[in-house]
Amino acid sequence: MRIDEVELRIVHLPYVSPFRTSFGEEVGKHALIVTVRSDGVEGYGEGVMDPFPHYREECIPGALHLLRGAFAPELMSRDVAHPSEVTARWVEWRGNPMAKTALELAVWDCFARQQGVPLRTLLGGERTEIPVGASLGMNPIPQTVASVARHVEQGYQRVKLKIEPGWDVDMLAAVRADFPDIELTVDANSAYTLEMMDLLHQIDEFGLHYIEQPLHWDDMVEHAHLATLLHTELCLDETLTSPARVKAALDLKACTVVNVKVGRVGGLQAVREIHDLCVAREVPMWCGGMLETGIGRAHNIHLATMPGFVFPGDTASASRTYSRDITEQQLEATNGIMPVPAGPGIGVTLDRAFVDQVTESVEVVRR
Ligand code: OSB
Ligand code: MG
Repeated sequence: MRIDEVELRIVHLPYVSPFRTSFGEEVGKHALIVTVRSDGVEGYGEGVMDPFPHYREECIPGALHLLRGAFAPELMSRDVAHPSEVTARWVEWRGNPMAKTALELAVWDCFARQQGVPLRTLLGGERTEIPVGASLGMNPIPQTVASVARHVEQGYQRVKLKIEPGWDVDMLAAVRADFPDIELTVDANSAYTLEMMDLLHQIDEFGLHYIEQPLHWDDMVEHAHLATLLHTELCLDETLTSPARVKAALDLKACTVVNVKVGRVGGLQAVREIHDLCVAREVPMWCGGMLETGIGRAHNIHLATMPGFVFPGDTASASRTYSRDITEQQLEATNGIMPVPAGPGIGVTLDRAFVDQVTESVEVVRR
């Protein structure tokens, strides 16, 4: 395929309610929506970097700079035989997996649409629905318990609670008092250190399935040490930025569960490599989320159909996050099951009029 145009669009959508984690509170989403155009067919991708780097290092202005000045011009300078080769062409530019992914995803979607197949088919995903859980931001304890109750009632197959020091033991005790047996996990987004072993030992007593990213956002060695001190399994998120780093984390025994976010690991080809490694080593994976719009959410749903994604992920109903999404199709789970949008590519299309209303900037890079 030959890509003729790359459109880089920043949209801003308010959240239904503020989302608070140990790294801050967000009231809305700035999403980078990338469109590629090839032979009259469009494909869509989403970048998950924020305006400022609170989760990992990338940020929107940096991503636009790289896409405009490096990745998009390179992509359009030569034909693409298959989307799996795209990110390898950008190795001369180091890092920046989220920026690379935003464009790579659009190429995958466009390619699948041109072939007339759902994206999942190109990834070897045979399932037409996936089990999902939900990630709950930090709120006062009564609200948190009520929110857990609502999600359990709605059939979500796992509930994940955001924690930080001082926002952990009492909250977990309250939730476990009402829900002693539900599938429960916590995500610290790097809020703890090994000096806080007292707290970590208390958290270890709540029968959690796993603890997500308790320590520094780029660490493996201390997580490997922590794993020897707790019975609860560790899952890494922030630290896992490439297939090589997933392999290193598994070799070091820094985690026994892998959260896959396509943007963080550098694209769908990287996800395929991580998938095959984890399947070979019998390491369970699940698909994380970054509060994506319908474009990124649809990509997540398709990739989570791959057989190695055995635990329920964070790809919950879009309506939990947005009162109105930018896609024409609403991505909603029923009883903890998310249907995979049918049709070619990622199976969703943009609600053009609404996208224009929420666009903050748009530019087109041409061949
Ligand atoms: O750590 O998984 C995380 C959202 C933004 C940044 C980091 C994380 C999250 C979530 C939300 O947990 C998952 C979702 O509903 O998309
Ligand atoms: Mg996380």
